[in-house]
Amino acid sequence: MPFRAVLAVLLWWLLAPCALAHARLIESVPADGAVLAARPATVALTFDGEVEPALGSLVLHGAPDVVLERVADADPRRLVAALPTLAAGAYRITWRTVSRDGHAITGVVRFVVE
Ligand SMILES: [Cu+2]
Repeated sequence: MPFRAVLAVLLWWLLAPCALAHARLIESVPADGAVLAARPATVALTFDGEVEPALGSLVLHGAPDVVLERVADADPRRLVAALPTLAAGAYRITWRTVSRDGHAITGVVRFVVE
């Protein structure tokens, strides 16, 4: 196959499927990098497309790690989970879910409770 054809196929494969339907995180509460005066009771992630809550997880990292219990939410673009009682300190939550196009998406939210 000529080089340009290979390049075209490669570009299509890399860009086309995901550019069309891949859900992206558009808002997180708490926001990544937030410094909070009051401890948050939940973490809520909003995506720009529907995600599959059954195929995802949110993990609060610490000693030990805690898999967060999800809270039902009517909006299929949101993932909401309850947080345990948090003492002052720095926290990191990793999340993963599956976008409706079948792609796994992951991310991290870090915040500080004062
Ligand atoms: Cu995708």
